[in-house]
Amino acid sequence: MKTLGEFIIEKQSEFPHATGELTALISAIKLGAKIINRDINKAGLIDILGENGESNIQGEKQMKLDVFANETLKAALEARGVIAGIASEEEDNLVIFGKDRATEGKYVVLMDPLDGSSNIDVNVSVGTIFSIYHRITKIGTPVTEQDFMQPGHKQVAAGYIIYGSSTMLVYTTGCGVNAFTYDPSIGVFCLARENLQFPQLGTTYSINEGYYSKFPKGVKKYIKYCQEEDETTHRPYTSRYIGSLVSDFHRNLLKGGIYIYPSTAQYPNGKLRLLYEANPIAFLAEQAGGKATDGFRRILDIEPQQLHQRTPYFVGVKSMVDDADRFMAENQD
Ligand code: AHM
Ligand code: MG
Repeated sequence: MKTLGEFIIEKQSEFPHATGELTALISAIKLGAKIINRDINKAGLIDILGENGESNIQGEKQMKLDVFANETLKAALEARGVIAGIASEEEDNLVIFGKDRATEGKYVVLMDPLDGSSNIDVNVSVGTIFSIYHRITKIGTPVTEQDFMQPGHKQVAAGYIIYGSSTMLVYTTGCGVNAFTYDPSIGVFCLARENLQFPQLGTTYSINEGYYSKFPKGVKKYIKYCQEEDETTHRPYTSRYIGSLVSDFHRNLLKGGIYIYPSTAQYPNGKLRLLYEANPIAFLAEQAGGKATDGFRRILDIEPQQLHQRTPYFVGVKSMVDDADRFMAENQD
């Protein structure tokens, strides 16, 4: 049995110049995850379910747990002192940390504290997504928006926590993907899977087909392709959609599948946010031998223009995303 703490220290010693700051940062996320996990588990027992009456900058209703998860992670990250500031789905603007953190902190963190939160009230799995960058402005000067607006290929680490039938933390620092299961009886995350890779062949597709009539032609044709019979490619594929990106991605990573949230007539840029949903999951996907695009371009190459910008999203087993991209290229409206 190996704990997440032990694993991180072991990996850190493989880098001769490591200062332990990234280790401190990941343990802050680990601590936040434990607190969020505790409160999600007793969510039906205390007055924490439901909406809080406010909306976030994207006009979406905030749930009490969204806000709680945001405050928890923010406090855990600020307390470590190595982070200059954060950006979050639940914060309209950047949150720059006080004292000398804004000038001395080496890292910035972008996060979706509680993804899929519309599922919370019905006991369906939700997740936390995080993305970590080195700041690019000089240490000693105040951190700026530029530090947060880096393309995804510059991430130094990314991951998610899935609060499911068990709670798992899955993360990468660019040397493969590792997964840890939380044992609540002893309060530690234990190594469950080292160097996770997508299966070679995928047979699951995940998309909200309720919006079918609003999808671009390429996506409609790809869905039909998934449903056709073909023995060599094991079609028809099976359809699974939880409506919680972390959970859908996690299942597809283990079982082999593709997740799609394309542009729709209502959302021309899709629904998912580039910086704290699409990028971190894309980093994990590539590290696990998969692929992530917006239907045409590699997600990790997109130069961000806005903090809360959205992107169409295709992520999963490489051959499946290749097929979907081909349908997109051949069927431009
Ligand atoms: P959220 O961050 O507000 O929870 O929104 C993101 C979520 C994803 O987890 C999920 O895949 C998608 O929205 C579901 O959207 P829809 O209900 O339109 O299918
Ligand atoms: Mg989200």
